[in-house]
Amino acid sequence: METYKKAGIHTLKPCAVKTLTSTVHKIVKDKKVPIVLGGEHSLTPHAVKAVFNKYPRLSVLQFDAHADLRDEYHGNKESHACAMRRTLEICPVVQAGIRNLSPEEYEFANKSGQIKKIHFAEHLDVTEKVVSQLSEHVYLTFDVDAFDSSVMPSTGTPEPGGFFWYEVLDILREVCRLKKVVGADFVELMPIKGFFAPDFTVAKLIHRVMGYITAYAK
Ligand SMILES: [Mn+2]
Repeated sequence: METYKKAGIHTLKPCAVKTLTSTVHKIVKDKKVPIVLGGEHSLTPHAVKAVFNKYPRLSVLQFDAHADLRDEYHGNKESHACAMRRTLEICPVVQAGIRNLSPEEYEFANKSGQIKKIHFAEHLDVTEKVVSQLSEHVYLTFDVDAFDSSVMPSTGTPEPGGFFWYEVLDILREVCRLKKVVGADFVELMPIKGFFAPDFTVAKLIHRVMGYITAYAK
């Protein structure tokens, strides 16, 4: 049955990042699954904080071309380039599709033990490993630049060498089947005027993930 009939889809008005934690908190408290649409990746730790509050055994699955593990970027600790460093201060993170990280990020990841949880884009067939590294409750953060730049040109920092449609769906279906996905965000879509295919790709992806969560609800 269609997701909107089986589970229901409720949309909220846009909110500022500073009210995101309390907004997401209300949704999870109500036993609903928050799906946050960005916007910049820097919103992720604010949503994760609220979900972690309800599910303390949470881990985060990040799809991204970039590690986003910088401690600060141009003097800003809240930059999109630091999103996962801030998220790691809340709970563990597993990264997939990474193909751009700085020497500083590599060194940090190595020292912190995080490197084992970074699945670089040369190896996109990582479903089993990803599933085994996640805890029972999962928050999905999906930077659309995880997709190959031919699939996803509509983003601020497109990168070649990324995922194609079915590779992404294979991982997400298994994660939803074997774990409990309790929240998600989709970030960094920057539509190109008059070029609709990438926008539809992201909309379809979100709807697909909602469908998997509903189909495998436990
Ligand atoms: Mn990115």
